[in-house]
Amino acid sequence: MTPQAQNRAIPRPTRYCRVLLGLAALGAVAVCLAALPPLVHAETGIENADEAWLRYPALDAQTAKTYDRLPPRVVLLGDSLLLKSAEQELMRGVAGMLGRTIEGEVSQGKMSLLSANSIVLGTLEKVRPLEAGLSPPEELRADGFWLKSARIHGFVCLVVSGATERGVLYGVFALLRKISLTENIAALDEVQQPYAPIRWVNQWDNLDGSIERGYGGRSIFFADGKVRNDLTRVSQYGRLLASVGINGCTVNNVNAQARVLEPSFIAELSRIADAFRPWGVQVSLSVDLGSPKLIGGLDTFDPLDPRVAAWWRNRVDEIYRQIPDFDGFVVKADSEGRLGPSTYGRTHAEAANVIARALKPHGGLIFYRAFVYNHHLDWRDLTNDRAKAAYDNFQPLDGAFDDNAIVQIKNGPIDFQVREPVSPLFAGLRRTNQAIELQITQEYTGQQRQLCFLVPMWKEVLDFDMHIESGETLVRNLVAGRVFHRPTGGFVGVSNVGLDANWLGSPLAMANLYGFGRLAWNPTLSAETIVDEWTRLSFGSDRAVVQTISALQLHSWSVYESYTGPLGAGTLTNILGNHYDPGPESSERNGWGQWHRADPSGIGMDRTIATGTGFIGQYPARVQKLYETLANCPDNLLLFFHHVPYTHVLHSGKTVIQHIYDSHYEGAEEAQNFVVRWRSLEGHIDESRYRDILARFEYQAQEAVLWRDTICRWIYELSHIRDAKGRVAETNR
Ligand code: GCV
Repeated sequence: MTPQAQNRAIPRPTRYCRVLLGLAALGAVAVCLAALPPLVHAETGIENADEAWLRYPALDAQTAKTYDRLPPRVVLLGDSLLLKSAEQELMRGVAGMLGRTIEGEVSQGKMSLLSANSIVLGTLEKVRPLEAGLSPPEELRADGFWLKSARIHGFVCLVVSGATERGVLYGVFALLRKISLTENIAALDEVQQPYAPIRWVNQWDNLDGSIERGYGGRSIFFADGKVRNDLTRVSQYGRLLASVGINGCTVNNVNAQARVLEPSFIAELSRIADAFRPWGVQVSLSVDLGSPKLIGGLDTFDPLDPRVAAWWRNRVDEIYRQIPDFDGFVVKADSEGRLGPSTYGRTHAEAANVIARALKPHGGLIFYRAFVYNHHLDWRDLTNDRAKAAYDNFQPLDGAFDDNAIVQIKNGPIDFQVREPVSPLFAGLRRTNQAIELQITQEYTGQQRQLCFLVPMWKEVLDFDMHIESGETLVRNLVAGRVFHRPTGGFVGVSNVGLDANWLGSPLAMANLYGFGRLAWNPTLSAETIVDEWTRLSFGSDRAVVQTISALQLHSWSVYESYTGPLGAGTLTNILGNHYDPGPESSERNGWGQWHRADPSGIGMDRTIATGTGFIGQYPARVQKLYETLANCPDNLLLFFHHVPYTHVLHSGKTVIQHIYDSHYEGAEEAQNFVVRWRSLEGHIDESRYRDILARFEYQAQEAVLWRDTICRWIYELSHIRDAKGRVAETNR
C-alpha cells in the first residue's frame, strides 16, 4: 500500500486498545494495566493526528504529583475570545496531563475574585494593579509574555501575562509545554519575547480545493470555488499555529485568482477569519496585481494611474469593513507568467506602494515576493543566471518601498532546492523591510513521502553571517530588522497543510511545521532542542523513542541530499514535472535556469566573478572570498558556484565523481537503515503510527535505490569514469 493509501485507511484500534479489550474479557484489566509500560498507554495514535504536538497525554502518576501545587483555579482578567481560548486550553492541557479539573472564573476587574490560590490570565495592564511591585523583569514587546509565580493578596498564584492578549495565549501554551516536557514550574519568573513581529504561514490553496505543492490532502479552506462550509479544521489549525507563536496566515495560492477580491468572496473570507480569531491568527490574501483590470472594470492596472490607486483603496476599505483585523496581502508579480508592473514599465516598488498606501490607514501589510525571474532564459548563453534575478530586480530599489511593505525573499537564490547558498538579497536590502520565505511543504525535498527534517537547513541559513561591512550580520537578524533597525520583518513559512488526518500527510513531517514556528519565535534555538521537544510532545518521553526519532530526523536532510543532489548541484529531480522523481536531464536545455551544466567534461555552474556569471559578486566582500575560489569554496556548495572536471579533487580528498557515486550508495544504505532503526521502536509507540511510519520508511528505502541507480547511471554515461568501488558499472551497465 502506498503511504497515501495507508493514510486513508480507517484507523485500526491501537495495540493498547486491542490488548485492553482482550483483557477485559478475561476480567483481568486492573492487573494487566499496571503491567503495561506507562508511556504506551498514555499515547494515542493516528486517530488523534489532528492534535499533532498538542495531545496532552497523561503524565505518569509520580511526575503528575510534582505539579500538585499548581493552583486549582483560573482567574481570567477579561472575557475576550483570546483569553477564553487561553483558559480553555489551560483546562484541557491540565486535565489531559495531570488528570485534574481547573475551575474557571472571569473577573471584570473585581479583585475580590482573587480569593484563593489561582492561575491568573491577563494582560500586564490588568495584572499590574493586582499587587504592588508585580512587574516583569523587562518590558514586554507585542506578543511577548511573562510567567510568574507570585503571592497575590497572600494567595499562591501563577501569573500568565502578556503585553497583548495574544501574548497571554502564547504564555499558556508555553506553560503547558513546560508541563508536557516535565519541567519545574515551581518558581517561575520568565519572559519570552518573539524575535520578530512577522511570523506567518502562507498556504498555496486554490479555490477549487486543490493545493499547489500540497501533499496533505485537499484544502482546509476551500472547495468547489468557495470557502468550505465546515471550518472545524481551520480552527484546529489556528490552535496549532498559535501554540508555536504563528500570528498570520495567507490562505490562498500566490498564483492568485483575481476573484478573491470580489465583494462576495470577501464575505466568505470573513468566516475563515472568524475561525482563526480565537487563536490570534490573522488572515491575509494573495492577490493578483492585475485585479483592477481583471475584476475591477478598469482598462489598466498601472500602479501609477490614480484610478488604480482609488480601486485598491476602495477594495481594501471594503475588506476592513468585513474583517477589521485583516493582516494584508502577498503579491507574486512578473514571475512564472504572473502579471506585473513591467507591463507599464513601472518598478516593483511602485507596484507594492500603491497597495501599501491603501492598506496603511488600516495597519495592513503588503508582502511583495522577490521570487521574480525570467523563465525563458537562453540556456546557450553561459552568462545567463537565474540565481542573479532577485538581487538584480530588488537591490536597486532599496529604500523605495513604503514602511508597511515587506520584500519576501526565498532562503536561496533558486527555489527551495535541497541545498542552496543563502540569497544575497538579504544583505542587499538595508532600507527596506524583509522577510525570509522558508518552505515547510517538502516540494523538492521528498514531498512528505520521504523524511527530510528541514530545521537543520533553516538553521544554517538563519545563522549564516553575511559579513556586511565589519560587524556580524546574521541572516536571522537581517530579516528580523535588527541590523538596520527596520520597523518590521521576520519569517514566512509555506506550509500547505491539508485535510489529511496528519495535516502534512506524514506524522513525522509535522516536525517541520513545529520547527518553523519555534524558529520564527526564537531562531537561536538549536535543531536538537526543537526536535527533542517535538518528539516528546508528539510521541512521549520513552527514551528509546526520543533518541531514535530525534536521530532519524536530525540525520534525514543530509541523507536526502546525499542521494538527490550532493555538492550543491541542486535537486537532480524532474523539474519540468513532479519535482520528485529523479530527472537530471530535465534541468538542461530549457529556459527555467535550474541548470547544473553537466556535460562530458564536468559539472556545475560557473558563477564566479572571474570567469562565470558573476553571481558571487552580489555577496558582501568576505562572502565573495568564501565562494570565489576553489580553495575556499565548501564542498557542499561546490557545484552551485563552480564548473569543475569530474576528476577535481574535493577538500575531502575524493574526486567529484567518486563523491557522487559514494554519496548515492551511502545515502541509499542510510535509507535502508531508517527502516531498521524504526523497527526497533515496535511496541514503544502506538501501533497505528508505528505501522504508518514503517510503511513510509520502507517506501523511502526503495525510492533511494531508484535515485541512486538513476543518477549513478546518468553520471557514468556522461563522464565514462568508472566507480572506483566497481558498483556502478557492475550494477547498471
Ligand atoms: C506557487 C516554485 C513552485 C511553484 C510555486 C513557485 C512560487 O516554482 O514549483 O509551484 O508557485 O515556486 O514560489 O511562486
